[in-house]
Amino acid sequence: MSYNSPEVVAQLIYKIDAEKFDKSVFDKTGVFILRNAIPQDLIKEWRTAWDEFYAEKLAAGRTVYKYNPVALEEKLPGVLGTLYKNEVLANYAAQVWGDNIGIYHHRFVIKDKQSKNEVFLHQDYCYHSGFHNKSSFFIPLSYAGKENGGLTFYPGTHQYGFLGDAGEINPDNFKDKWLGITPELQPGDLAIMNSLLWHGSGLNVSGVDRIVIDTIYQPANDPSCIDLVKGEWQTDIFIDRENPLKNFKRSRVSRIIQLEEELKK
Ligand SMILES: O=C(O)CCC(=O)C(=O)O
Ligand SMILES: [Fe+2]
Repeated sequence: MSYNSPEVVAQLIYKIDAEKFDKSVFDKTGVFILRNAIPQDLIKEWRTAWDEFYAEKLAAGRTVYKYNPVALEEKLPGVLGTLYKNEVLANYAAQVWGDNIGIYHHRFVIKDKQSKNEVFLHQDYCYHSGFHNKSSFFIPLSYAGKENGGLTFYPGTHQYGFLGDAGEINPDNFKDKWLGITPELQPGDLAIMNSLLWHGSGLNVSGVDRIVIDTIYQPANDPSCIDLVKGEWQTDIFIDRENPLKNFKRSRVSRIIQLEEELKK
């Protein structure tokens, strides 16, 4: 019987890049490239807003978080901060997770002159809270591909689930060997990725900034949601995400902080 081996997933590779979403394929591959998914007038509106924001607030220098330089730290103004509510996107999210949809996170991941470098192989879920049914919607506002540090996905790898720790994955220590794909994305395309899927990205070797929105949707029963996007809430309880340390009397992170303080002394 074949369930989730690299061979099973390899047979589906030609189906993950299409103009129509296929949930049965996505469930097995954990990534789907939806072509021409977003109307060009919306893309133009978002790109214009981005160009204004970039010129005004970011071009001269932005806050670069050394452990993840691609993740924009600055607060997104106007439509850039709320576009995750757009019906076009919410309807795709419903195809992935059902009629009641919430949002976990909404951010920009960019490769400009301050964040050209590679992003190591990892899965995102280990940095999240709440349930594991989450998916990133990567929305390129520029070309995003091999030339400018586009994302590389490893279809099928979400089927291992959470790997037990957070950090750089070592694919050589897995018995099964997985193939990566680096799609050439254009504005209007949409890459949907299960948050358990292994992924990374390469160096931006071209002069073209890679501008990608990363919006994480999930079912509205997840207590880690920050906003409702479609349908109705399916939870009465919510996690306070401001400071996860508050949820613990002691934890691995509090221990690391304590050890660092002891080292400084
Ligand atoms: O934007 C990229 O190239 C990768 C970013 C990423 O995977 C992350 O921040 O989790
Ligand atoms: Fe990631």
